[in-house]
Amino acid sequence: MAQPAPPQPLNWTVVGQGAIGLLAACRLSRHGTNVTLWLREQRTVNVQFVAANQQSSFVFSMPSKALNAVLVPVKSYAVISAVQQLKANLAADAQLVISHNGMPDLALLQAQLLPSQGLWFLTTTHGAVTSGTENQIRVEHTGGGQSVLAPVNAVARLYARQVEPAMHTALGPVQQVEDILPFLWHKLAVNAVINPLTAIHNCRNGELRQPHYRRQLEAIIAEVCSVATASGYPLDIAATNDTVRSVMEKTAQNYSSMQQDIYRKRQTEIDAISGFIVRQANKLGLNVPENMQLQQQILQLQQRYL
Ligand code: KPL
Repeated sequence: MAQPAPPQPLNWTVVGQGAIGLLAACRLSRHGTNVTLWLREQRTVNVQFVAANQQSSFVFSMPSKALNAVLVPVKSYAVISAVQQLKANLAADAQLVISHNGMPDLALLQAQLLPSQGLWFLTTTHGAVTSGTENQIRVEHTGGGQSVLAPVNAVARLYARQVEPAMHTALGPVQQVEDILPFLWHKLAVNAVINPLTAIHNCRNGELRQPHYRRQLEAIIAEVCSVATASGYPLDIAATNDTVRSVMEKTAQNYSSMQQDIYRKRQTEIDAISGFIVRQANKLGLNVPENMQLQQQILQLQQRYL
């Protein structure tokens, strides 16, 4: 019987120059992995990387051949068009690791790829901030986090031995699991609380530990847990409260991605976070007034500049 061809060595490319993508690119480079950046136009990017008070510098260029391992850490609203743009440049056995906040449409993502191309999803609690100019960027690792990684299709599993260690270097520690969805509901609860509230109050994650936020935090969490549970992904309210508090603690100094988006007048991921919860609640006949209010407040802030 013919043996399947052994997996090819992976050359990693990171899409865009967002904070999490550059954090991953710098950590891979620091480890000796050759990384390229996939950008809209041909150019090189100089990055000054600051982590645990240590600085290092990296220069990233664009890939010159077909892509066989791609980390796509773009915003939820941009992921499908990013994958569509990459498609023509992907090797037939390419591995794609998608990472964003909020709920992905995994079937839609899968439909963009060939059956021979591997699809992964990674969710992370790492925090990073960028500053500087387009070609000269400073990336600061502001909140040490962790990640959960899962293969989304069967062909991805053949590459687990290569993809998992690379993601461990890039955004580890990584827990590899078979089904990402229960973890995405957990992460959704974290983002549903921290992201809109820090954006509305223009504060760091740790600020939300103040007692006057307690009632609202608990109400948001109770709503997310009821929607998750009714969707077939049971979330315990007390355990979810603990998870949210522990992320606020670990990323206390960090500005959430939504706070940064509103501050820098960019589109937010509210539609894939609170928006997803509201849509799912409507389908299930549940009431989620707290999440609905947060969604409205963020949309109003965004409308001022979008
Ligand atoms: O995912 C995050 C984000 O900012 O988007 C958290 C975990 C809240 C870290 O800031």
